[in-house]
Amino acid sequence: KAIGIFDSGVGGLTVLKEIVKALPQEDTIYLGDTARVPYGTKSPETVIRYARQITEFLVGRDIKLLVVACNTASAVALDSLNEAFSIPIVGVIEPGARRAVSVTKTGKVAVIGTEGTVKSSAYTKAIKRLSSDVQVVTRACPLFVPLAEEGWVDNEVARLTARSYLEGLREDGVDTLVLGCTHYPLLKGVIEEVMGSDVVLVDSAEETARTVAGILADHDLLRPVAEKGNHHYFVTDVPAGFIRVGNRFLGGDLGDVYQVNLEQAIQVG
Ligand code: DGN
Repeated sequence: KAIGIFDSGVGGLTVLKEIVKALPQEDTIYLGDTARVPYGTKSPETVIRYARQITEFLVGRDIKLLVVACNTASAVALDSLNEAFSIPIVGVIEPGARRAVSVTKTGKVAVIGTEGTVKSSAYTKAIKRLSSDVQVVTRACPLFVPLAEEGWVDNEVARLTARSYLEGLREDGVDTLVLGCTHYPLLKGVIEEVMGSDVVLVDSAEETARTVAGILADHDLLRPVAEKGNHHYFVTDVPAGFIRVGNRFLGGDLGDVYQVNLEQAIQVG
């Protein structure tokens, strides 16, 4: 059985990359909802509906664990998915929050993400659950998403955008910054430039991969280390754009990507 992973588009490939690095023996099935991206600006009701449809599709392909590799979907849809499905489901928020709490020394953490993620306060709640004394400041940085997809991650536009979004956070005196959106690891360079080397950047993807490995081990679901995993990709729009941007996100060749019609797939079962 494979690990199912989904995101609103290509962003979740940053999470897939870490999972494959940590567990190269595992098969994965990735679904990017490219016909309906972005999720970051949509209402929780809509994102929950999309997330349930996608989970239905992936569960239909007999996955053993689901990774919600999208911060926006993790923030608003995780509880609803856990109620509706019985397989283990891992989001990206809890692992990122855990890491931030363990890293901060000053007890001041910043979280950046999409409008949807920031509005949900999901990171703030998760961090406070772990340690109520940690102060959390949040900032939506929506323009980082198109910049990452365009590959504009190391030019003047990226630098100016990072400065406009993040300079205020520096002044707040945070020592830890959570990259609470799948796309932001691609902009690590310019984000680091603005925040300075004394601020630790937390990449939720790495911590999520560790959580996945732990759960599979606990459930005795890990494949033997000698095996080599296969990776399948599905998208809801034509695959061309996903392949082009995805190859850059993954830093390799995706191989075959198939288009799927979720409404039909669900009807057919
Ligand atoms: N994958 C989304 C997230 O991590 O919040 C970002 C892309 C989007 O839907 N705007």
